[in-house]
Amino acid sequence: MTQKRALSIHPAARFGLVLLAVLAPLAAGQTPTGPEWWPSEWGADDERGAANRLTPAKVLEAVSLIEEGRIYELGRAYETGMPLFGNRHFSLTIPGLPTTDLGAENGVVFNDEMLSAEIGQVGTQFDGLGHLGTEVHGEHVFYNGFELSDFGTSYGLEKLGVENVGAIFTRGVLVDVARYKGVERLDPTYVITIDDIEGALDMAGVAIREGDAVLFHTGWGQLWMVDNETYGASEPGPGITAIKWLAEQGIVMTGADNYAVEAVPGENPERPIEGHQWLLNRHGIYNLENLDLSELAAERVYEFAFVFAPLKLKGATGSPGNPIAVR
Ligand code: UVW
Repeated sequence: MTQKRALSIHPAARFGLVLLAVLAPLAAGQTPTGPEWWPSEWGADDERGAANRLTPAKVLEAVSLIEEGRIYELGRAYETGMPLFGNRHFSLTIPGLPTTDLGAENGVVFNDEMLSAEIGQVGTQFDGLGHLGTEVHGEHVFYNGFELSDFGTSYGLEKLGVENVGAIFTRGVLVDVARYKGVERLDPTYVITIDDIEGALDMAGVAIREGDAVLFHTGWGQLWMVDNETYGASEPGPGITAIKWLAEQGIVMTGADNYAVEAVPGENPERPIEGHQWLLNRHGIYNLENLDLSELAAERVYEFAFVFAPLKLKGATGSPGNPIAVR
């Protein structure tokens, strides 16, 4: 009781402290997510981040996990009516129908599609290192300290474009937190803890290793195209504490059957999407969102070869695609 009284702060004083914290300029060398995170461990010019951990040894480790030749497609279909974050947009049309008729004696005709979308940031999407940054001393700072005012142009990023990533062929691990917690689907705002991850890994008899792609099965994907409103309103996923732990494991990528991998609103609603900042900005670790992990989870496949080659969209923030797991 005495202790409680000693620690209590008058609400007005608390408001003042919060205001001070928000308005106070950052000390030199500090950012809103901690000390400056640059230069990168792979050098001050590096644009690939954790993709540097994709070694020939990792490819062979992944190959050694292929025993049945069974392929699991993890990508969603890109289609009208799929859940989209905020005001993002997707539209595919076939102009002309047929688009081209050569008028030749063999009667050949062509169909070509016209696509309009934030193509790296809709549907199954791989977040590149140019997708998300942090405001530091008035600059928008990204992986390796690159500032948007230096590398951003209206026609694409001159640094950190997704074309730098290269093909990902590595060991994949499925962390099935839904099964570990004994539910079909985690609660809408459930924050996955380090204990949950370790528990799910123990249950599966696998461990996370450096250079892995780590995928989270939350069950949230059951809502895809079934209840898009609930799907996009919040999501279960790892909280910032678990994400910091994941980054310490030296992984290459996280992924999940939800739209942002990390829990939304997360551990602290005042710090939204901080897991992205931690992974992309501070550690060069990628995110793969809106995956379909239902088959892997149903068949209890926890360790596999993971394969994904982001499109070489020069200067793009991310990539669509159809990642696969092979065992
Ligand atoms: C969110 O939807 C918040 O994440 P992303 O921008 O990576 O799609």
